[in-house]
Amino acid sequence: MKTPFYWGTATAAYQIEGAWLEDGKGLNIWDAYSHTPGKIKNADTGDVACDHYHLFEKDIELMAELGVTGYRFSLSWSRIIPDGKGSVNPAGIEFYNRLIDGLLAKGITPFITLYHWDLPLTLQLENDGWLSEKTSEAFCRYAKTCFDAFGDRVNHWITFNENWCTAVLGYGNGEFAPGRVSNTEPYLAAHNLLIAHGMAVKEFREGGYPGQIGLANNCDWREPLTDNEADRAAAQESLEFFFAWLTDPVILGDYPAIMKERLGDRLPSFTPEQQALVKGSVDFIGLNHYTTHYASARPPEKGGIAPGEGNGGMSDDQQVSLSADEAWQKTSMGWYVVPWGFRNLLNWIHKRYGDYPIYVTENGCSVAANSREEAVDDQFRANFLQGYTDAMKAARDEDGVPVQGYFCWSLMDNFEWTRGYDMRFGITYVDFETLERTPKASFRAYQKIIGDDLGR
Ligand code: GBH
Repeated sequence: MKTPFYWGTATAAYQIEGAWLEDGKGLNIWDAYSHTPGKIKNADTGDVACDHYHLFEKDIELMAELGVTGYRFSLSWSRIIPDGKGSVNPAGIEFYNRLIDGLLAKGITPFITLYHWDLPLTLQLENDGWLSEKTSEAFCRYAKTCFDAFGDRVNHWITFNENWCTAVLGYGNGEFAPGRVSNTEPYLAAHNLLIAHGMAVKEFREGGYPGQIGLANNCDWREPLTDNEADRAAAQESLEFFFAWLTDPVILGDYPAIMKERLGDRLPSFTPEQQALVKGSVDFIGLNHYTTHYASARPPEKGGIAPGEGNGGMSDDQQVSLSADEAWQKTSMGWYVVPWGFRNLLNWIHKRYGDYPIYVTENGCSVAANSREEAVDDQFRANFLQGYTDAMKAARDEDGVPVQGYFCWSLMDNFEWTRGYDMRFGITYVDFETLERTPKASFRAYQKIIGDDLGR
């Protein structure tokens, strides 16, 4: 029998739920960060967000209308275990039970992300968050709580969303919560995230819960600027510092050689026990993909500077220089639209790791608009989705890459982290005054893409 291809949308708890102080939910680091003056554009917070906590039934209706067969969402750890490590909040479990049952009633398969950046605040204050293995232990217990509560109906689990962002933006350049700046802590945080992942997967497999478990790592594509040897090596190096850093350990059992050489003591090493825990700990590869740059060699003394966000001391560790073709279209985040980069990346992943099923757990774009009318008429996003899904289908159907799902980011406009509500990634427009949802042109375009591929 042919494996079903999942067409879906993706969201994350802090970005859509709101209800930040309701029904026993504890505080998390994004509650604290968004309430810290100066951190978020326009002082926006996720206090209400899309109020999905109260409006989730409407959102399920929207997805049913769209025709998706999968929905990727995250659980709020501090809604389920308010202080991250103590007692379980039954109201938190109840909310997700209603969401899961509602999805299943419409034939939509839930893909759960356990951690999409909203660490319970207590674990930050007591353990320094991901700098301590105590947080990994707490995560493992939280994961087991979720497998026990939802594992009878949920068969697709993603432990962590984008450990690169947690480590680099949270502990490297201080852009995201908890806002730390360092060129060693990102490597330690990432290590503890990988250990936490390994511990949770062991729990999952030994517990005999049905289904698949994996990670969602983000990666932008790096195309060699020229065909010369040095530029090809630079592109490869950049991909290894980006994706292989966090994916090699869970498949091959160790960090890429180039990172070990370059970083020395700043990169933790796996003990034999840790290696046994982490190696082979994914059933699939989750990929979040947004953009592409050219890569070229750069002398070590100059470091490597990424366009867009500077990555603190981290970028200096890659002796790579990034650039772009100014003819490429840009999204309102300033990210370049390069569908062929997506196809190349899927092939690179397939080649490096072999025949793991790949789920594209996020892909999408932000589009600027001055009014509701303009926002709803998002031909730019419709074209983006057409281009990127065509590139993915070419990888799947022509190149033989085992892609088994695609989740568009995002179902609806939501809290875009430090950019607040200023950046809209949704295929559904959300009026943040009335909370009314309106499908955009891209919603209709995506509906057709899905219908055509599923032969409806
Ligand atoms: C995802 O992260 C998140 O999972 C999601 O929560 C978020 O809402 C969504 O994307 C949209 O931001 O500055 O040109 O070098 C995105 C990860 C990492 C993708 C950095 C773009 C830098 C592009 N991003 N990358 S550039």
